[in-house]
Amino acid sequence: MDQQPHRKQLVLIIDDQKTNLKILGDILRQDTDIMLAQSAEQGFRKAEAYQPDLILLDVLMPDISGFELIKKLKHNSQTSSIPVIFITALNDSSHEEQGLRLGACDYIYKPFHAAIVHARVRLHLQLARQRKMLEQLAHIDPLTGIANRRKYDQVLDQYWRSALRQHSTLSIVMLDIDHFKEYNDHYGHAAGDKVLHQIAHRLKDSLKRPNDFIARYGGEEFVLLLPESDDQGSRQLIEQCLQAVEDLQLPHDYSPVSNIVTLSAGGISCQPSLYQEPLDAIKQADAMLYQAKQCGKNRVRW
Ligand code: GH3
Ligand code: MG
Ligand code: MG
Ligand code: MG
Repeated sequence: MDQQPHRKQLVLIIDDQKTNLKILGDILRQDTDIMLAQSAEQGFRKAEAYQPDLILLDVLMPDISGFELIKKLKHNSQTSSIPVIFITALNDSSHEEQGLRLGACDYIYKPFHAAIVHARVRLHLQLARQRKMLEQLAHIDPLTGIANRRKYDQVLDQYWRSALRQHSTLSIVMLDIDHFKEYNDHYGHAAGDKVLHQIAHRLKDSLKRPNDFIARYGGEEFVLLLPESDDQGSRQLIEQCLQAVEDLQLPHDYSPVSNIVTLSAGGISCQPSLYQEPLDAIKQADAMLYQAKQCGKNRVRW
């Protein structure tokens, strides 16, 4: 599994009073990276652009109140999962209830105690880190370390909607290992697992652009999503992917199509429209893969 280095977490502090920003910044600076915003508007822009791990938010501010700002943050898909702690002079239970109901994870009264602010921020940063880790685990296929089917469903939805908005193309490619049952039968399941891992990473390394996406679709099948890639470009990339796997030269003496492990692939380039479901496109790509298998395997059908 790809491990990320343990970076310092980022806290965004939004308060209209410069002195509050300074004091809070000084309390938290030792363990975290700090970003400051002196208005709600500026805070929102920074939250969207920098995706902090936690937001400390004042309520009474001249432009937009903290209560209005949290609604905006929770409505925006980029910022909705960032935990927010209110830190405010509105120190009564009805405002506290309102703040928590709007989605804040905590509510601290001003004047605040430095040690309490520090402890609560630490706690929520720890929870945020654990949540992120769980999210990552939920999206990774444990055998190969690449994205799993669940992540693929999300990314497909995201790419599909983006292609709809931008009237751009999306290529969908299904790849399947040839005669993998025979491989397992003769070399053993553990060796099969190793091959799956090697192929997954060889395919991943063959992708060219940052938004090209690969997932393990299931069993010995992989799926690629290539946004803004036309027929010719995609097809060329897939030929290169198959070649890259061939270059691994993984012996398969029981494959009727070759003496090494090979793949078949089927793909389409489509321009998503409102009249088409992503599932239709997947079925077409699947039909192309079926053709590649029918025509003798170890090839691409487009
Ligand atoms: P084809 O060329 O038509 O694709 O034939 P195939 O043998 O590859 O396909 P089939 O669907 O008959 O068998 C798929 C095989 O993939 C059977 C199954 O044991 C193997 N497989 C699926 N998931 C795993 C896995 O996680 N590890 C291992 N080692 N094998 C797996
Ligand atoms: Mg204020
Ligand atoms: Mg299969
Ligand atoms: Mg197969």
